[in-house]
Amino acid sequence: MNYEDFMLRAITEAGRNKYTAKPNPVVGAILVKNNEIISEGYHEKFGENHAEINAIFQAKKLINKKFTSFSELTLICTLEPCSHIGKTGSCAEAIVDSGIKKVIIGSIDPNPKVSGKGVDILKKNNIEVEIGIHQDLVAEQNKFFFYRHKNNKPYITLKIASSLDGKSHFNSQERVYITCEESNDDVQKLRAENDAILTGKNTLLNDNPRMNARVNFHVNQPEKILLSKSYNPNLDKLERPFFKGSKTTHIKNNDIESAILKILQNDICSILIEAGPKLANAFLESGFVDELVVYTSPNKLGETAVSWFRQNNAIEKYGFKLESSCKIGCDIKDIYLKNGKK
Ligand code: AOF
Ligand code: ZN
Repeated sequence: MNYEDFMLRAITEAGRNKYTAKPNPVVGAILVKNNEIISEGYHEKFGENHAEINAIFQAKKLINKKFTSFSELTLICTLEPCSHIGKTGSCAEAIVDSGIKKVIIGSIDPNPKVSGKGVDILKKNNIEVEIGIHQDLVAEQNKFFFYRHKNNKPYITLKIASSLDGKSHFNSQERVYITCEESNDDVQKLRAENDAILTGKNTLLNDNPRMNARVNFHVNQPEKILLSKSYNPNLDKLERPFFKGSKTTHIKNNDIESAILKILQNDICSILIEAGPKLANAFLESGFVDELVVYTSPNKLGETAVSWFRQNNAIEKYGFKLESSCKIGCDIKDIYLKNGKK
């Protein structure tokens, strides 16, 4: 195996922690001696050890068995070792302290707290550094993390469930189930992938949703964000499952741009918006939505129901292009990207 092969292995294995590391990136680290793997480490859970620390810890158990000094080892890591002391210590400093003399990095960390500073620490301590092996794969597997730091905003996906005639619900406010079970299961996966779910007052009051990710694998449940100037959740918090199970934030504001700035103050890299037509259109008009996922059922709700959009071809007019379309149960799932950009 060569460095490329080890990097591919580290990327593949790191990917297994996608749902438990988020909103942190998934990261893998492998220590090798003469093309043989000595140890591996992964960032398995948000808030816990980083990949490099786990790899070094595992290798320490094998000292004088498989190798005699860390200077004999090369570290292959998918992401630049961190320079900062965050929830855990600095990986770059730990690498220096271990005595490792060569580090192969997939991609520079786009997080401004780290970006380039981890490499500087290594180089200043006479560690040989190579950067860029499979960096596109590292960026791709951490799409939301890279997007957030490159664009200074979270990746925003808007999900809507529509009837064949483009309707959302009835004016009577009774809850209608538009899409089929398979689509509803698919939405659970969308929720699991995102760091936060955002909704508005009307959806909260009319549908009384849980808005958690009901999936059969371990996942860091998305945080929940209520965007509404007027609703006071303290009034009936106990009755509302929305406020249970994971961190909830009520942003008492209707201004989308300042809400996004507020959300950026924490670790969130991606948001799924599940809201009614008013908030959905406000987000689309704001220009901040990156991806639109539309589930369309084969049934019509009829003239008396409320439309998602006021005009024809609204999705295209908002600047979205169809990226993919597939059948899901009896529904159709369409994914649109802003200006067709990935
Ligand atoms: C690494 N190795 O395995 C990961 C890194 O809050 P903390 O302390 O966990 O730090 C999170 C930040 O560290 C994250 O935003 C990213 O910049 C980097 N992630 N770095 O050296 C790892 N997961
Ligand atoms: Zn680190």
